[in-house]
Amino acid sequence: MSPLRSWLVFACGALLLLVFASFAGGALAEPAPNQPRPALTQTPTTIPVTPTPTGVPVAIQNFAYAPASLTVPLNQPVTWTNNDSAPHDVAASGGSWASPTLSQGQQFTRNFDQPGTYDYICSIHPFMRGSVTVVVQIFLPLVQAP
Ligand SMILES: [Cu+2]
Repeated sequence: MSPLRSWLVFACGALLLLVFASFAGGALAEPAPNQPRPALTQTPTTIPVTPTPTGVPVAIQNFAYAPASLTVPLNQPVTWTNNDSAPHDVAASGGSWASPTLSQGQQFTRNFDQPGTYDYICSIHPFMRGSVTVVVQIFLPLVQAP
């Protein structure tokens, strides 16, 4: 066997060993099948990939915001509509922004251009609470393995 040929045989053998070792290492890194899987605590949320030109609707009815919490992508406007006969508004919990008082049928739209969680209340009925979470990423629904 020529020196070049025996070197090639050695190199191929070493490469095979490396490939096998990385597979074996990967198998060892897998959790044992009888280990309990961590529970999924996040509920799937559907988020449009691109902001829609009209606001994501939030109804104000029966002295509550519906949905009370909402996740939207950056620069996705949100539109609140007062369906109650009582007047309501939408006011940031920290006081940084607020809608005018909305009579029945009136709407308020706000755009969120910074990620974060925006808690708000109705300043007329402070027990009414809601929040808008603005995200940059797109989350895909989590699927529990069978
Ligand atoms: Cu109210």
